[in-house]
Amino acid sequence: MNKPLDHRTGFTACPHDCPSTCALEVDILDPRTIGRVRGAAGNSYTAGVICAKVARYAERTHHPDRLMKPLRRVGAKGAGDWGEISWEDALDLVAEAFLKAEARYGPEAVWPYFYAGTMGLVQRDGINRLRHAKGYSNQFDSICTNTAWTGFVAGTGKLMGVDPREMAASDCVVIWGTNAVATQVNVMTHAIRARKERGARIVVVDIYDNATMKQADMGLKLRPGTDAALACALMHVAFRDGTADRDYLARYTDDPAGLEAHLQTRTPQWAASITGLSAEEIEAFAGLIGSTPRTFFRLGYGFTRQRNGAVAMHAALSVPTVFGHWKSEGGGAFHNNGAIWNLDKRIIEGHEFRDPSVRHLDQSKIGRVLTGEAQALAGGPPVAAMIVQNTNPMNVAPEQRLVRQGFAREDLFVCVHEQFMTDTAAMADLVLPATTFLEHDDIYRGGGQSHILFGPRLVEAPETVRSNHFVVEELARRLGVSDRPGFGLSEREQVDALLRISGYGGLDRLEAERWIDVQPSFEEAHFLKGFHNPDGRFRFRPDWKGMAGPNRPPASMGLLGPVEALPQFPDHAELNEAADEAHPFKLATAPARQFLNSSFSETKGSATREGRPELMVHPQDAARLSLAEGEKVLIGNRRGEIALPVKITDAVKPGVVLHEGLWPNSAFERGEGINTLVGADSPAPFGGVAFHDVAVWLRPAL
Ligand SMILES: Nc1nc2c(c(=O)[nH]1)N[C@H]1C(S)=C(S)[C@@H](COP(=O)(O)OP(=O)(O)OC[C@H]3O[C@@H](n4cnc5c(=O)[nH]c(N)nc54)[C@H](O)[C@@H]3O)O[C@H]1N2
Ligand SMILES: Nc1nc2c(c(=O)[nH]1)N[C@H]1C(S)=C(S)[C@@H](COP(=O)(O)OP(=O)(O)OC[C@H]3O[C@@H](n4cnc5c(=O)[nH]c(N)nc54)[C@H](O)[C@@H]3O)O[C@H]1N2
Ligand code: SF4
Ligand SMILES: [Mo]
Repeated sequence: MNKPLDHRTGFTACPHDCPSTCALEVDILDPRTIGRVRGAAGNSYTAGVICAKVARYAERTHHPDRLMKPLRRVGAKGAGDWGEISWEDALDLVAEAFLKAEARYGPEAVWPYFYAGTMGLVQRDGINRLRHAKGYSNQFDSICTNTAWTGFVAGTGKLMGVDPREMAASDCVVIWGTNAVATQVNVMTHAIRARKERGARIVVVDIYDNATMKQADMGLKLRPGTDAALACALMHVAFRDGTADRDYLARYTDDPAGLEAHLQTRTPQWAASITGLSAEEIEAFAGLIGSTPRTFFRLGYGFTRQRNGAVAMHAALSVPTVFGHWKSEGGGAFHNNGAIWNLDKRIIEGHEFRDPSVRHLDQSKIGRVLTGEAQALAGGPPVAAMIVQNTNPMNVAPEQRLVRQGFAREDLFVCVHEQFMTDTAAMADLVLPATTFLEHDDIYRGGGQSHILFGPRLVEAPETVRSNHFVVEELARRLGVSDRPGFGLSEREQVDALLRISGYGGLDRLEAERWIDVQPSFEEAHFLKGFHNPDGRFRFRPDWKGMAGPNRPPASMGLLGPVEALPQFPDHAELNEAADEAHPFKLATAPARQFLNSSFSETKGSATREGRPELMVHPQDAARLSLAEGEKVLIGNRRGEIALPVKITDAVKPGVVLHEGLWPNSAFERGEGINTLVGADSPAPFGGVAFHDVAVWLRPAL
């Protein structure tokens, strides 16, 4: 780790969809080959620590299965028969298909589809420049952040919070609904430093004994979808015992008296019956945070992937507000820094061509869109042609049977630009090979911290592999829009322009400094000058219908999900897929440590460490169903059924089953993956996906 830097060490940033966005140092063995990847010790957030899967990146970028040549389908869709085709011919083919779809139905019949396989702003978001220049259908992004960000902004009015490095000054770190050891290891770096240096206590709130709970001083294992009940009881105790900070509440919040009255009946006993925790556990947690001003709440995404997830986030966020933790150094809450960057993407994304009348299609409802559901199509034409970059919807999107049916349509043209032959690429008409972050230039910023970083091309790309930027530019040329402003720049010129119009100087500065830290001041990050609502106050009574926020759907889509059912104050909201007689179990589908969404399953280093796809089942449930360890069980609901070997463990609660993924669909018995079981109906108010809120039945497989 302390290896001296020399010309053979490259500096870059991790491009993957992870809140940490680590600053990396890469051993460059020759102009085409990398060696070991390390975390930059000099970056105050990365602090020299990265996850094992990215440390082994040579295995992924130099993988023998990397896509190397453009491939054209020669057999039936999904049959795996390919012929090689030149880049020129491949790009001509895409352009022809797009023009044909446009001629038949209008430009909205083309749907460029992308997500955050790379978080680089040029390579990820440049596809929107082409979209807007051509008037193609918009994508409403909803698969990841909608319930979480909405619940946070419902309280604070702005998506930012206490500097995560401040955990070093905390006496208690509450890691709520995120498996940080697996999904953002740097949270643990800072939390454990606080424990070592100040004896800080680490509390983990989750639904199973995951790797993070194993590190906890206090682990609270509750029933899925019941976090708001726990939050209400904590706040009830605060008012009951006088540990609520009444001066703070009077100065900084909208309706503390209303909240206190509402919480009268939300006792620890009440919450115990909902959460499955004991009243003593809840009292102990309330006592700890009530006597610890420097309590830091690190609120994750996991507990918001429930139909009541926005309410859960807002309720958990209300806890440090009632106790006044925000006032103290090392106290308050953090979820994501989405609102601090002020990076102006108008050139990258071609904002000036944006036509507000063009429809938005919900990313998460891709199954319904491609199978022609009128509502999902917003009353417009069918989708007849797509280009997919940086995402693998055949694997990661809910209602997988519909997604497959859609991609199997003979009258749909699909081009997938990928690094590997993913489940989605396998269904395409045309597959284009993509560069990895080591082979192209881009700029990155981390949602879980505060640095803007440059990631230069460190090694030569294989000759026949091209970046997303190249493909967008070449298609623009063939589709007649390349003379419009914003096209024709190199990746480095895009980064330079972005930095200049955003007021950060140019690329020269960023390259020289390696990263720019845009962490807001202590006062701003702790909301000491007030919250970002019109009255400057934290809202215990969110304006769910009227609030703004980064995930609000455009007016033409209306609000999404059962908005009327959202409670006025933080409360347990019965909005989730209820376990019933026909579906007695609740399934959650949490990320595996060695994978990153659908990525890394192709590497041996990750796949062998994860073993095989499994379903965790509590010993009591296994006994009741006469299931033996390793035996296959069928798991199903009205969306479909899949089979998995059982892992009997009391890491899960009775009645709860858990699958760690995302494994490729081909790792399952019939080639149908875990998202066969997950619904695409929208959680209120701004949509999203309830990946961990799935009611299922279990049956021994015959
Ligand atoms: N190794 C690895 N790292 C990743 C990813 C990955 O797939 N693998 N994915 C990346 C991406 S895209 C994202 S968005 C982030 C997400 O990272 P996180 O914020 O950690 O979110 P999830 O991974 O969805 O959350 C998983 C945790 O939520 C818990 N959970 C589920 N339901 C509930 C509930 O009702 N209450 C509570 N308290 N807990 C619940 C699960 O048991 C699990 O421990 O991670 C990123 N990092
Ligand atoms: N069951 C279940 N499903 C889930 C989740 C869950 O917790 N449970 N999590 C959900 C969440 S939070 C998210 S964010 C989504 C993420 O789902 P995806 O966006 O599909 O996930 P990734 O695996 O991060 O990225 C997809 C692909 O991008 C490719 N890629 C990377 N870099 C580049 C590049 O520069 N160019 C091109 N062309 N391709 C590139 C990778 O090879 C990879 O195959 O999954 C969701 N699905
Ligand atoms: S995946 Fe996350 S933890 Fe791993 S190197 Fe990338 S940013 Fe860091
Ligand atoms: Mo995500």
